[in-house]
Amino acid sequence: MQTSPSHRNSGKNYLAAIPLVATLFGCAPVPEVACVPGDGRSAYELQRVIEVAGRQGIATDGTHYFVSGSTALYVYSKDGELLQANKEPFLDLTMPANHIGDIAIHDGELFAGIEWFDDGQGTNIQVAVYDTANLAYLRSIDWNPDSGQVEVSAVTIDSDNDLIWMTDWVNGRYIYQYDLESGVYRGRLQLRPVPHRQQGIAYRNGFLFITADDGEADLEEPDSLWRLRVEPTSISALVTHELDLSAFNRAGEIEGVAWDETTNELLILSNRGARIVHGMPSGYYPGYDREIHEVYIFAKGVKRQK
Ligand SMILES: [Ca+2]
Ligand SMILES: [Ca+2]
Repeated sequence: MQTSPSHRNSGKNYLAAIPLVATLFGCAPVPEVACVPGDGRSAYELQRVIEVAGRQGIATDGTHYFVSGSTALYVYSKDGELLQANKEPFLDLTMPANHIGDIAIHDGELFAGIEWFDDGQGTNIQVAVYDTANLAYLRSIDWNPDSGQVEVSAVTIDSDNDLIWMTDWVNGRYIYQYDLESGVYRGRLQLRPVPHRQQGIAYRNGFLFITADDGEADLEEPDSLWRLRVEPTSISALVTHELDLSAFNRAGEIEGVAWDETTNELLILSNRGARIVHGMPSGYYPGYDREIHEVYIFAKGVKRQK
């Protein structure tokens, strides 16, 4: 049940602001469809919002949405109907685990960044692989502790270079790459600048998109989507700001990100209502008695000429 008066009003307030946003950034003023500025060269239009059970990750095979909670996996229809769940995803893992981050789908398999997470630190990092047909556990790819990675907040599959990429929420200076087939650690890529508090990653057409929980929810600051060109053999990559997530119903904690190739839509999961301290829920904001998890679905606009 929705308990927040501010939330009930926020949609109206946001829609009322659309003409101004459209005027400022040159997006077409389409009634009932939000136009969101990107980096000045692209635009994202908010299509719809779906409430889900999980607070961590989002992925799609083009047919269904896959959502991760901290300790569960879910399958949804694209209309937001819950179709399937695995509420014991750690059962067959050999290392103790209590946390799933953002997830990815590749070739009928779901890849999940999993660890033991406590008080802002991760251990026992692994990429666990599940069957998308039934969410059954298949195998794990162990992390290389010598890589310097100390947390796994998200994974994505770069199918063009056959790589798994992982982000680190604790120290986001690097992202880490593993061979998709062998699971062998391939190296790390330094991000310049470093998106603060990385929570999601998604690969598309030679680019990596990273969500960062860099806006302070206490101050109603929006979080961000960042973008970089994939450079597997380089030691560093330049990162550009792609999207400001002021379209969310309330500033909160941005999480997973995914691209739906079949529809050219950007999917972002975000949480609102709970205060988060050191990465752990700690009470609620006024008007909330629970944390609300939502998937925001944006249509990618046509690149404009400068
Ligand atoms: Ca997360
Ligand atoms: Ca935030």
